[in-house]
Amino acid sequence: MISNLTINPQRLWDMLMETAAFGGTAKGGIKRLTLTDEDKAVRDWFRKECEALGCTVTLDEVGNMFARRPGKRSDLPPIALGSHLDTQPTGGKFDGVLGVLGALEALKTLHEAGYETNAPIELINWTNEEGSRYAPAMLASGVFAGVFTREFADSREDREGISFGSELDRIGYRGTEKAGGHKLGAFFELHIEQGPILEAEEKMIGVVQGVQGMRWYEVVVTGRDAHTGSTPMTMRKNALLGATRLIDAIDAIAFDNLPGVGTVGLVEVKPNSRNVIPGEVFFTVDFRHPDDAVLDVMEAALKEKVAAVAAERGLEIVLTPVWNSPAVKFDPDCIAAVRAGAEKAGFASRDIVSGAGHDAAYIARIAPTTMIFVPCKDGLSHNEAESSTLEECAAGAQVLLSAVLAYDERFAGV
Ligand code: HGY
Ligand code: MN
Ligand code: MN
Repeated sequence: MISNLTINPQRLWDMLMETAAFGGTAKGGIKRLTLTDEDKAVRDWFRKECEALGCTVTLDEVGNMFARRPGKRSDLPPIALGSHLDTQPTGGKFDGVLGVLGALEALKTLHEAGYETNAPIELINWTNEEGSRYAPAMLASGVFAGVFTREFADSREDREGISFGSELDRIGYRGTEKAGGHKLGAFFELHIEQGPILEAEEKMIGVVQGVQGMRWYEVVVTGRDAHTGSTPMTMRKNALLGATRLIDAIDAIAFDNLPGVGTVGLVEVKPNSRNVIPGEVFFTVDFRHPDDAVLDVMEAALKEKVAAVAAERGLEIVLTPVWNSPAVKFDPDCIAAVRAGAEKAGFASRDIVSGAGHDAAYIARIAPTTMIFVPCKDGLSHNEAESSTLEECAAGAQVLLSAVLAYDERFAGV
């Protein structure tokens, strides 16, 4: 029987609004790129909040933060809950942070009630989920899950050439524990859907079944800088034109493989001067699809187009795979706990597969894992106008608490 503990909606909302100040933007969003001073500030706040609940806060070698609340059975691996506190450059108030603060609210509710779980509970803030400053995304949960090495993470550089490792040391959040050095008994991640389905169907809870496959690439197109006035059209090696042909092709490849998606989000043109034919263009590619075999088809189509544009335009084009996160299915027992939590609270729910990537996608490789979605306005995310209501956030946190307690019941009396 799941407990009747209920979270405090206003307290959760106040925490969301309070932490939105760390990197808050004039348009009401958040710019809190990983390992910046703004990230440090919110980490310091988070650590203090957890310690005030009597949790022990530890760090691993890639800055993942773990706040542990003991249970009756210290020999059991913790049931974990959490998400990420880093944001996109024009991020919103809810992506990632709702999962961390929803979990914190659940812990505050347990603490207030003096409720002792069977298994320990661990609240987690994963470093660099967004992958905006340091590619790939979900980098530190990936190290924890054994997908990447610590050395690989440390070596990743942002577009200014500053490394992940140097920034992690600079903000003082590198711990001593080896990433993945301790087991998790399960992992539950609360997150906004970042898509339109729950809102359109008027469902409060998404019972997440898994995450679609995701692949990132980097492309460098090399032509030749030349004068825009005196270089005849037939003699140009225009890198930007080549990139433009590819960017259009990437959109067409996605439309040819729906519900797949294809996006170019970052483009750098050199020398970026209005009267120089661009000699070099760097851009990123983001392909996603629920079926990895279709991602293979999309990738093959891109490679073919790269070769064709290079030949047609006399350009050198290098396509480098940067990230491949296969489609993930979540754990049936964890999913059942979420469904029970939604039913108990009387929230309308529907099964859903995540279009966005999440740390849970990697943690699912090493522990029973699932996610809980709540709606966001117009399905908008990675946008400063991202918004969810107090009721939606509270519903998610309530189901998170209920799901964790339902899952914890399996350890009663063992
Ligand atoms: O890219 C993603 O899906 C996530 O927001 N990092
Ligand atoms: Mn997120
Ligand atoms: Mn995100």
